[in-house]
Amino acid sequence: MDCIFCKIANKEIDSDIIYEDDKIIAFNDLNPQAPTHFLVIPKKHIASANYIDSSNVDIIAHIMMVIPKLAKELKIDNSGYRIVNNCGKDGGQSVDHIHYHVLAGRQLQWPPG
Ligand code: DGP
Repeated sequence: MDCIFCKIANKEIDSDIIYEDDKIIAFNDLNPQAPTHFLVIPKKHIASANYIDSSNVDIIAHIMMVIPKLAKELKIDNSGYRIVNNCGKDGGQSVDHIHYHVLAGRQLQWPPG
């Protein structure tokens, strides 16, 4: 499968990795939209939120537990941060391997564009 995030997870493509364990990997976004902007992905390919089910939801739960730990390590837990998952065309998803953006370091606006 020709998936850029699978290649990042397999270290076939270099990335600025900030966290890794047996299930997930986090790396800085190539095109940051905030002073802190990293992505957290499962190593296993899940195309989007539409494909979360009972067989893989444990990995998503794991991502949601690791993000606050990373936020604490990066000292963005007190000022705050935003977790974003874009799903599908209208959601703005451009890479078809589920990923959670974590953005911080500036006042983020709402609603998103
Ligand atoms: P989305 O639009 O939600 O699918 O976000 C995809 C993000 O992935 C976008 O912010 C840019 C980032 N991205 C795409 N290709 C690469 C890459 O090769 N390396 C890194 N570090 N980030 C990438």
